[in-house]
Amino acid sequence: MTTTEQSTAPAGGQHAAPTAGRGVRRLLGALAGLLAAGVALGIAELFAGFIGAASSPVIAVGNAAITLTPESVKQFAIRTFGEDDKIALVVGTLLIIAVYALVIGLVGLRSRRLGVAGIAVFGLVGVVAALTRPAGGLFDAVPSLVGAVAGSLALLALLRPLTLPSVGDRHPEVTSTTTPGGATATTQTQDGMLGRLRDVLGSGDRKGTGLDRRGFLLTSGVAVGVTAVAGGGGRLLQRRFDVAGARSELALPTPASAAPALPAGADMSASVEGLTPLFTDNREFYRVDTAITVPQIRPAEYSLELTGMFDTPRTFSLDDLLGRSDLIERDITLTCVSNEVGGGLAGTARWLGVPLGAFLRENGVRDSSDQLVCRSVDGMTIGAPTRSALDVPDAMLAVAMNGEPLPVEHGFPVRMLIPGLYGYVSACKWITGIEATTYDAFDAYWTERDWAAQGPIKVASRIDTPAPLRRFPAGRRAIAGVAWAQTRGIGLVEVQVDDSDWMPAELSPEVDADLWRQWVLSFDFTPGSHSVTVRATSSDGEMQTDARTAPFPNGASGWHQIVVVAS
Ligand SMILES: Nc1nc2c(c(=O)[nH]1)N[C@H]1C(S)=C(S)[C@@H](COP(=O)(O)O)O[C@H]1N2
Ligand SMILES: [Mo]
Repeated sequence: MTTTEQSTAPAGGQHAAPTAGRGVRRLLGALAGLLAAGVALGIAELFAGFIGAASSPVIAVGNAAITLTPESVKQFAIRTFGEDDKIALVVGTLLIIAVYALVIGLVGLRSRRLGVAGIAVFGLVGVVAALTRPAGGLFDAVPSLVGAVAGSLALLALLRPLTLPSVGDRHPEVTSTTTPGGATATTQTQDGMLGRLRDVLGSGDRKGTGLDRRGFLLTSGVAVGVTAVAGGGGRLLQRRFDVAGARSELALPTPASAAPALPAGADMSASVEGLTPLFTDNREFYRVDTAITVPQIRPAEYSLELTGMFDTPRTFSLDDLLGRSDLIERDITLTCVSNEVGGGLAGTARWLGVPLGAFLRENGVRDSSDQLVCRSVDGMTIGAPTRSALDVPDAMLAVAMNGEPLPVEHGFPVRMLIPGLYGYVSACKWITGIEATTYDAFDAYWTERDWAAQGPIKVASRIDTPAPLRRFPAGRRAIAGVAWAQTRGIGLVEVQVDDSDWMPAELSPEVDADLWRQWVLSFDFTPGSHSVTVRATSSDGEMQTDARTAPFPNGASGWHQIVVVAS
């Protein structure tokens, strides 16, 4: 047999290894699949470093998964993982890829062609996910394509040492016998040229098992190195797209109308331990969106395009918006429709922005439009009622949050806010377009997923302290929390302990109807376990309903009730 035959033989591929080597061979085959997938992903990350993080197959596939998963599963994920839902998704995606890769390695042992085909399918999924992204371009296919090619080459290289020509046809001098126990006894006299070379290198297939362990080890090392260097380098390169620097350099204009001064004692959290502060730190502010990688928009490249039912559809730059002479600064509590009773998906900030009603009127938004479809740079569509955008005081295109440019996760450089409406129908982040249209003509992202087209915020109240199931000494202690009914204001908060009468709580001074109010009630707890319930009434007299509903499809309702133990 010739050397040429030897080197070409494995390409066609299949050699029955002696029984003893089979388990090891399978294990290494599966490992080869895993390592090849690592190379594919690493190289893909490297290319995504030049094109943008959203073109990375893991991110693109994760994003596609978010778009395609049913609402119930999404709700489950938000409930289970909270704000770590995106990390959970990426980890989940990687686990699925890992299992798939192990299988590809095993298949590749039997047939190289099928193994490579498996990687091609894997690449194709990445390509499709990247290209079907709403904001995707043709270039976004490159990382998945190049990654798949690199992964295939890696797979072939890794399988090679595992599929050496098997015993009989390689060294006729080698005789091997299989004992009844299945172990292989081999006598070998490697005197061929290649055999001698292998002996010198110490990488010989000494036992004639069809395995070149040392070769596999070397190739694996190279694969791991490529994965780490390409993947790590790619992630570093992807940071070039970060706009953190540009954000910190952005000078904020002064508002024509500043936020009203806070009344004395507006924030009771200083004196009540465990009570939510009146204003939420930007870093503490809840975040809800479908973006795995936060969209990065450079201020210089930003534009907001008005289309549809406007008399004068126009495009605005960020400077156009920042340079206006009618900017307002307002305190507004933002709430998510996915918030459970007692949940934390609500926060308050001081926002600065362009007054939305004036802006829309100026550009001649038509009366016949009842829906504004707000488009974000990542393709999200948020359908807001035109009426509210025009008429709700303090609705704005916000550019700043608590005295800083909008944090990138909260919509830098521009987002919409309409007090009184849940975020999913009003608070479009990274907003780049407003199309004046009708509800008949278009279903926005969440509406398509059966959430209510209209999302007014329900009257709500929450107990912050004591924490549920908390044990504390019997006697007097504060029960406290927050309540909100944006645009209407909170008029009354009542607390019930076990089946006591409803007791009115003390309210923090009203700052603005768009803001939540803190409430506190001092109560003398007798030893034992107690249930504590809270309910709020808006300033215009609507009491929060006690009928429990889940967040889907238009917001949770029901009174927040907890159990605590005094001892
Ligand atoms: N582009 C974009 N804007 C979005 C969303 C989104 O997924 N994408 N989610 C909306 C939802 S459901 C809510 S509750 C608010 C949350 O805003 P925050 O993350 O700044 O708290 O943003 C809204 N704006
Ligand atoms: Mo939301």
